[in-house]
Amino acid sequence: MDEDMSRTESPGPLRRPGAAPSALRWHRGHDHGVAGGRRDEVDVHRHLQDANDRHADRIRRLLAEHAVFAANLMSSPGSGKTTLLEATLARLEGEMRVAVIEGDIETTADADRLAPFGIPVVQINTGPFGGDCHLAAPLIASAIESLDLHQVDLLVVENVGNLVCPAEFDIGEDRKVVLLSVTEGEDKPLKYPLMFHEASLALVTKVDLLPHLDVDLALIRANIHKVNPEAEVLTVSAKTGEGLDTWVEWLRHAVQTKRTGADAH
Ligand SMILES: Nc1nc2c(ncn2[C@@H]2O[C@H](COP(=O)(O)OP(=O)(O)OP(=O)(O)O)[C@@H](O)[C@H]2O)c(=O)[nH]1
Ligand SMILES: [Mg+2]
Repeated sequence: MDEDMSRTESPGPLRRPGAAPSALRWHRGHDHGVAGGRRDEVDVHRHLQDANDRHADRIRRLLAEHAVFAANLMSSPGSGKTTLLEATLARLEGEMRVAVIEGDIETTADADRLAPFGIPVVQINTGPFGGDCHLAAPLIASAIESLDLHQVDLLVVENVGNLVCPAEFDIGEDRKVVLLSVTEGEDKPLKYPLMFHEASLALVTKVDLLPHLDVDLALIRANIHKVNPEAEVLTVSAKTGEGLDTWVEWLRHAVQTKRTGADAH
């Protein structure tokens, strides 16, 4: 890790223990701070965002140097990120070297669930740093310091469960992947558009539950495409295994493409 990556100057306010969460968040495109005469606050926010983006650029360079493909899994709490990861790791075991960064406000529950796979897993808890509802690049940079990227082909980040905040932060990943479970309703892409706009892949999860629900899968798909016409949409069930082959193939292709691109340089 070079010295710029470990600089404490930029992430300071993001990581200050006990800071009020409201002081740590900003929302892209919001300028009401200026209108309300709170230019200082906006300047601080811009400084934090610039700092985040500097760390993200460093992470991107590190991942490129080591030809590691990084996917950032984002969704509401409980959409099935960890369950999908468990099913994915079971399929990729012995085939590629996977490392995981788990983000939660509290607990190591998700990292503990992945322990049986015997892969490197770093749990980040944002609770001690103000309880952020997302992972920012400085925290990812710190987590990456504890990984040997020479031994990793695929890095999966499971972001903090939240359908808004994680999408606001570049963490140097190759692809943002949003999960939306069928139980959440068709309107969510329209009501929380940023995450669907930023993601290259949307996984509609828990499709095994469809027979029990009054939910229209075609409408979910249409709403995702309304927000992001380019988004690839896959339907999966970690419970029955439906769609998992296609998802795992997507990962294989991404890892291979990253490796080939690195070889070409
Ligand atoms: N029926 C069904 N249930 C699922 C599926 N995937 C996950 N679940 C259930 O949904 C619940 C939440 O799953 P998790 O994988 O913990 O969700 P998560 O997105 O990791 O949750 P957070 O990390 O708290 O944001 C659990 O009870 C899972 O068993 C699925 O494909 N089908
Ligand atoms: Mg989880």
